[in-house]
Amino acid sequence: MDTKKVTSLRPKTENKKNAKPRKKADPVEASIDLATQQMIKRAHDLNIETVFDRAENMKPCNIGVQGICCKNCSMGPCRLPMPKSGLEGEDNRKGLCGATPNTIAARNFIRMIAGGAAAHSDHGRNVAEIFMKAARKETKDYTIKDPIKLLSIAPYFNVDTIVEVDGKEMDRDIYEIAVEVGEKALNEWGKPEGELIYLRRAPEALYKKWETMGVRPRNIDREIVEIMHRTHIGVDQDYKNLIKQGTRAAIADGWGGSMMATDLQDVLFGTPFPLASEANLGVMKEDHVNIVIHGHEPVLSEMIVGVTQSREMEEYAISKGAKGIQLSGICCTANEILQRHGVPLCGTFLQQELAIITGACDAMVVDIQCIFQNVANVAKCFHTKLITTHPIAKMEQENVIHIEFNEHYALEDAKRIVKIAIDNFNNRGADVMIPKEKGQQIAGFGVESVLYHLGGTFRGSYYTLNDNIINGRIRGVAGVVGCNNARTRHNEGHIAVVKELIKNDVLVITTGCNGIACAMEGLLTPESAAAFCGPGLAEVCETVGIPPVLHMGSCVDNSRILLAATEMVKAGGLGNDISDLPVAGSAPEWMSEKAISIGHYFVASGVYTVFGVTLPTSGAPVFQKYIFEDLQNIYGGMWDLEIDPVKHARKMIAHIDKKRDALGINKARKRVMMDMATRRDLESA
Ligand code: NFS
Repeated sequence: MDTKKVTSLRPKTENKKNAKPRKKADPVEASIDLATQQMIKRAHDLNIETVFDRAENMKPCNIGVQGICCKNCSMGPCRLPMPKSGLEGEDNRKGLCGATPNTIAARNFIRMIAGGAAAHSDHGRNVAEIFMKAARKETKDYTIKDPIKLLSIAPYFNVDTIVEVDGKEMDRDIYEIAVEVGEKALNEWGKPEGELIYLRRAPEALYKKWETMGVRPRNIDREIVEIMHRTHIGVDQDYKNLIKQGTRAAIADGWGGSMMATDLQDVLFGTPFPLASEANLGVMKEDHVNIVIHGHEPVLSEMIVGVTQSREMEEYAISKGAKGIQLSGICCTANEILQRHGVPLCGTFLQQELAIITGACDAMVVDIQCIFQNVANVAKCFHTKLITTHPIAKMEQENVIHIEFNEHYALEDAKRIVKIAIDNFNNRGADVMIPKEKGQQIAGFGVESVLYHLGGTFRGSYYTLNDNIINGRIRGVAGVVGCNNARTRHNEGHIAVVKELIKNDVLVITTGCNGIACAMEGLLTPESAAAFCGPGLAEVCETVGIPPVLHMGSCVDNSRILLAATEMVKAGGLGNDISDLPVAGSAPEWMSEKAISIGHYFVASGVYTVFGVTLPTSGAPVFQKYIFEDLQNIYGGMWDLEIDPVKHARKMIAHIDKKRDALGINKARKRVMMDMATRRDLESA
């Protein structure tokens, strides 16, 4: 085996005379995860810098953190920091044009929504375009894999699934239905009039709220473009009106672009159903060819999954001295191929450089979103081939290979990529170190499988779930989602929030990097119920055989959470809108614009939503109060910020209890809380 030397990667400044030495992250303070700690140490030994070190050396701009730096024209950037002593009396801060902190923070906030909604929705559009080609049979590599899902969504697009022939009702051809669904779906991005079709999937009361408030999205692209227009210098200068447009774009994301991405991916690649897998860097295998997939769009990675499982490639890998091919994933592409095929998760957003630092990553294949540019620099230090695949996401570094995905040759592209990885196996350095840590998990819970596990067979709804909420075994449901953020200890917030919730009988639904973090910690196994849950939730999980934390997929799959909440409303007994349900949302370690868009569509759908780390609103107290408090009177949901993970979870629980009180189901819970010890105490008194 070639003993290629690991090349060090310190920034050049370190060599300059008098330059301050760069700080290094303390591995234990950087992450709660042992595998991550081990790889950060290894990076230090090899003199390779990672995101954890960069976070030590670059402090965030305090004015940006507060959300009150405006750089939308070149008279600025205008910075309006909060006075150190706080605001006394009138707030006279102004930019050159006179923009107030509220206007600036609201503009910045909704530009983040635009960025997030664009990312999710453009992903959705790409999927819709592939879907259309599959429906028209223009590509041999993609077909309609899940006709049942297609039939279930067709009515929302007003597409008939039955035709009348000679007075008799006949099933329509699946591909004919798919073409019509595809046309209607693609129209949602730019139709000239009307409103998004999927809004009608929301509970009637929520739809009415959106109608009254005038925030029903017209089409997806328009709402995003309008944000860019309104936030241009000299346009919208009323924070309430600005956030109203942010609401429209966020709804277009959650109930539009993201929801269609999820649905059409399910039709093309299959609707997830629970399956067993593993998570963390320990899933990589020293004696296998390791291919790590990273990004968000599953169109190419689906092909790669198929190719790596083929006998041809397996034999080719063996011919090169490997025992086989180990495919694993990072970020949401990973969640996509996990939930449909059980492909193990290699790590979260913050572990992407570390997967390469194992020295065992023969190829990292990336598509779009959440990909560090620095993975190319880290790859340079090893034999790893870094392959970009998407026309909108290239890298400037010369060691990066670009193999542009083409849906007409998707399978061939995938074969080429897998072959590059196999051919690279023998170029590994002698110095391979794969951490042992990995968690077991059951993932792949869609709206449909929750219906199967927690629904009533006869009622075909979320009846059993609601029943357990009403009788108090389950206190409520929380969606805990989102990223990692190098400004806070990796996975600490995720795990502490989730553990506090399940300890208090709150069933957790997870997606994104929170899902990966929970998988790494073993919280996605039915066995974790006995170890970590309150007695009520533990009983339900044990009876039904589900984990207390249900992994629903990637970040576009947060739309599954919206639909699960809608199913809860439909099942009855818990009010008539999502805002009546004892539910709450959380993103303990968020960092991306996508997270802000998600947070806002949850708020606009009636969910109390708490973020950790920081929110770019603190420098504009009036605007912050508006989205933290006043929005509740409009949509029933509102934002909150809580850095301490236990307090974060307790705020969510307090909200859940408030909703239980309002529903009049708090008494049953009190009865459940009378455990044996309490009873014994009462009897002996
Ligand atoms: Ni969501 Fe998924 Fe992770 Fe955050 Fe990035 S992977 S789309 S944005 S970092 S959860």
